[in-house]
Amino acid sequence: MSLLLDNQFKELPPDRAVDTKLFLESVSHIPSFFDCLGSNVFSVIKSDINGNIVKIKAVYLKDPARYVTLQDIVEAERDAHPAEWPKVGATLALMWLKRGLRFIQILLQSLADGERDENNPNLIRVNVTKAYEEALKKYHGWLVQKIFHVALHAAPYKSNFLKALSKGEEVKEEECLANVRQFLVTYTATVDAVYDMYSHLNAELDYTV
Ligand code: CIS
Repeated sequence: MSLLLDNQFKELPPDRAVDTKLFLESVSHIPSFFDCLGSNVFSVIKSDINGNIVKIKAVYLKDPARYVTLQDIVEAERDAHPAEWPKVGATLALMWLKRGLRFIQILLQSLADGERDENNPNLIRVNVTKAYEEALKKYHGWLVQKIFHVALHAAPYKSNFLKALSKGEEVKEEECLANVRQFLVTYTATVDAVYDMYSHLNAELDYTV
């Protein structure tokens, strides 16, 4: 049983447009996963990601027929709020959400690739640090970087993390990592498509929080 394979992202169409409804369904399973990680430190991250999802969903539900793809939302907000955009509404929420999704992608890929601290093979700190440095660090000032270091030390052991991804069942590491690899196919394609859309629309910002 695999949490990831139960919640696989859908395959993209040839034009790589991301369907808003399917995307929101897929990401809706992420926040509750933080409860399995065993530390209150993760509640701040959970609430940030959940806030992004709620914001995007609220815009989508205003007019589902108009906002069929994520790009429809970003373009509509660009036209409606030219002075503030892209630091506005669901465009801003998705900008941050995609960074959290990229973090998760790099973390899972690093585990699937077998990257490890040979002296502490049951720790995932090298994998978490790689994900942080590539996906988030440049958007964080010193205070948030400090929160990261607290979260890093609260990171679960690899065996517990993989067990949580296997819905609490004891599964062989290699079997779980095979599921992770399968999950990453459509997940990575979706995250890449959202990044490419932001780049194409010139909607990316690089301010720090
Ligand atoms: C396992 C160890 C993990 C350690 C993780 C360490 C991560 C780094 C911690 C940094 C602390 C972040 C605290 C929040 C910072 C926010 O200030 C910052 C900026 O927020 C944005 C808002 O989102 O600020 C904007 C204004 O400037 C807006 O207010 C915006 O909100 S809006 O627009 O909606 O109103 N936010 C961030 O920097 C984003 C932080 C994201 C962190 C992601 C970390 C993910 C950690 C994942 C670990 C677990 C991996 C899980 C693996 C798989 C999940 C499987 C799920 C199962 C279900 C499958 C279905 C897909």
